[in-house]
Amino acid sequence: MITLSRLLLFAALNAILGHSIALDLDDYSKANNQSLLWAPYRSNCYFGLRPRYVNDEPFVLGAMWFNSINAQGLAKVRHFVEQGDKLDKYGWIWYDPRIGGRETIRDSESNLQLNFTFVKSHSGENWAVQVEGDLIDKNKEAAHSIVIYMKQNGKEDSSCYLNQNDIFTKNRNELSFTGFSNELKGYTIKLADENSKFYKDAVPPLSPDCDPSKPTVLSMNIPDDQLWKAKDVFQSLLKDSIQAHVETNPQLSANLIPSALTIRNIHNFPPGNVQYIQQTFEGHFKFNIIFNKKGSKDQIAENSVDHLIVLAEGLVQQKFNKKFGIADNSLYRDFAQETFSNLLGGLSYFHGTHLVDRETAFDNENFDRIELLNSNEEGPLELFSMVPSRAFFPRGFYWDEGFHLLQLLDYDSDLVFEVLHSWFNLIDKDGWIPREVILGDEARSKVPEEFRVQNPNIANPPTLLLAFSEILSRAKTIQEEMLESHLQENYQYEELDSSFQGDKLNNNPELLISYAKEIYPKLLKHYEWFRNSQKGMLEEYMEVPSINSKVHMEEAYRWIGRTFTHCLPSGMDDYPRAIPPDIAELHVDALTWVGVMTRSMKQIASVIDLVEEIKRFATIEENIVENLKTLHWDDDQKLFCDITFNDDANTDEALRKFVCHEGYVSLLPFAVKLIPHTDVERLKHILDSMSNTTTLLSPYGIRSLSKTDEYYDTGEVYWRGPIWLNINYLCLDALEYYFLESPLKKSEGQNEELFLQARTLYKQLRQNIIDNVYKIWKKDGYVYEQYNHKNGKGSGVQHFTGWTALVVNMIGKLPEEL
Ligand code: 6A9
Repeated sequence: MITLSRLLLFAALNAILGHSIALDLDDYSKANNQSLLWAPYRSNCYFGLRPRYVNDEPFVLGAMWFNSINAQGLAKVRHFVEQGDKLDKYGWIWYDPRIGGRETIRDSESNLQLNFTFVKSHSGENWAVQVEGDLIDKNKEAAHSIVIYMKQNGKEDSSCYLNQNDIFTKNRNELSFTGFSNELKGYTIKLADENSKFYKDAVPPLSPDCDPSKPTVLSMNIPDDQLWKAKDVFQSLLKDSIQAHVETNPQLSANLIPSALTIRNIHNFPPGNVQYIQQTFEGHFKFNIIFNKKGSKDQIAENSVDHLIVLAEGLVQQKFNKKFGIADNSLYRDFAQETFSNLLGGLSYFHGTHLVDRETAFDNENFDRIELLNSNEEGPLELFSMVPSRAFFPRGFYWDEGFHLLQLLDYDSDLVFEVLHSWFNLIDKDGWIPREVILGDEARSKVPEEFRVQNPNIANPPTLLLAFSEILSRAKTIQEEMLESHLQENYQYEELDSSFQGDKLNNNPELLISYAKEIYPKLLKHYEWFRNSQKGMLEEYMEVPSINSKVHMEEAYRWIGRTFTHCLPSGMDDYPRAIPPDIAELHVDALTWVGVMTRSMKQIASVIDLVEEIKRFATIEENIVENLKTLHWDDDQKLFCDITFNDDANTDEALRKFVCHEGYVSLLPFAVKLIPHTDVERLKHILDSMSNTTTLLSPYGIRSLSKTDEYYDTGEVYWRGPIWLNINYLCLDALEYYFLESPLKKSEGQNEELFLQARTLYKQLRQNIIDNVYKIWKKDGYVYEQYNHKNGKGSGVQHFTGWTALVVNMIGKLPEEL
């Protein structure tokens, strides 16, 4: 909390000086907007681009590919990221949305090695994508069709359009388009080829308009809400076309296939808002798609794309090295950069309506799954967020996002700010944010129907506030800031200049103060919503003497919406809870998370100097810390546990029944640092629990559930044993906080042994996790949703690009004394 007091000092100074140290929130946002305007924000596509703003006519680009050497290729058009595509590997090897990146794809089924390299001009207004591909097996024939589609809305007579220009003007491998939209104004897009070999059949094409030895363009109209079906549209156009070929030419032979799988306008569509461009290559190919805003000062020249790529890669490497401090010769260097790039590669911009059921209540004693049948479409809303998995979960998840931001904070706090800001904008009139944010048809298409509808009684761990607190604690001190403020204005593209650093927020705490002021009322609403909606029925326990004498009546919580088998709101879906469920049960993790939220609110109130509020939150926080002990600490098992009401009790004391399951839930108060430093006794018990290899500690990390628990390794085996990186990260962080950085460390000699034990655990746990995740990545090429508790193998969703990337932060940070 040292940093917090410095922030306070800054707040005071700021009040005295007025606004003399200026970079106000508006300027700050503008700078962020520029460098974050364009990026592959359609992370659900292997490659999909759009700008980060809302309007009715956003420019959208998507890429698809398939091997058109035989008819089977048509069924294997790649577009959205799908695990079922069984690519050998795909993902970003270096990437920063402000600068650029390279995604590599290895698709042996299509015999294709493919790279998409995305770069921007320094102003962020212009961009280029280089598409480069080659055969994997040179002995197998292939005709690689790359299909790019672009959309720019506009009615024929209106000002927004994207038209194909003078096709083949300079040479026949160049296509160009001009476009206009209200946001972008005029722009041009060029597809230019660098001597790739187009596919040329020995036999003449079926007709001149489907000649694979040339690029083909088809323009047509697709309504906005159907664009996500771009691939289906393409496939059915080809099917129609094949049908037409067959009608005119019944002897269609197999070697005419690349031609027959070339798009053509048999329906005579008039020019529309969508352009499909198909190019079919044999062997190595490489072409650039270049977007230039008209009148822009740093337009991208065709022959400068390669150079720009070299520069961008250099900058991204430089930023990564600077922020994470992983040595170039480290065993983990490439693994870390790739894994982190894939987290960033999930950064997405969503816009659209979502489905909300505001009627269904959860106030009965029925713990079967409640169907949400009263949904309405609400919005449109927008969301700027990362995603847990581009293939399986390409949408916003509330508690995942807090972890994503904790990771990103080490790298680009300005980007963290943008994402946080976007999520906080979702807080509705009642203070609610949905657990899953599924905006628009494109996002919806990836969610089974029964999971689409959200309900405002359902919560999820408030990790976003954890991340916001973290930003506040890290903001630089005023002294440092004054020293540095004049050394910043150096705008040379070759150097990692300030516009790419993402450090503005850290360097300008006053921005945080302004933002904290602005957002405070909304956050307060969110906080109150959480407390009210998840309130537990503590009254039931008033006959329990040990509770009655000590408890703070306001602070007891339960997750609304748990069922017999699952507690999805808690985030740890199948972690065991009381059986049978009871409306009077109280969840220790729910109380803990309210504690986290309260502590963050206290911190925000401190930064903006709301004296009464600081006191109020401090009291609530203290009460929560005490209630954790009074209500949830089981002194027999030495664990924090859920409790439930026991009707069959034979003493008053026994009316409370502890529901103890040693694992992530029992560790949580420790993991989020809610146990006072002075509570050495409990810290010791928790440390023992974490260090115990017969219960929680495995060679791959801390198990979600103790090996000795009756539910261990049963049912779905989701949060009942497997190793999850998010909670392991919190545990490492807490170990550091309590035992490595703690002021207790030096003063209290009698705890020597405890510190030794904690240090040993910290080192071992950290190394176990890094070793295992790295080993599996080496073997499979991916990181996973979780890791098996028995053999360390990756399990759950493959290429889970969300919180598993926290391994990078574990590699990056190692306290000096270790
Ligand atoms: C099911 C499946 C085609 C489950 O990472 C997101 C969440 C976590 O927040 C949560 O803690 N995951 C964890 O227990 C994945 C949840 C997926 C739910 C939607 C639809 C569609 O697959």
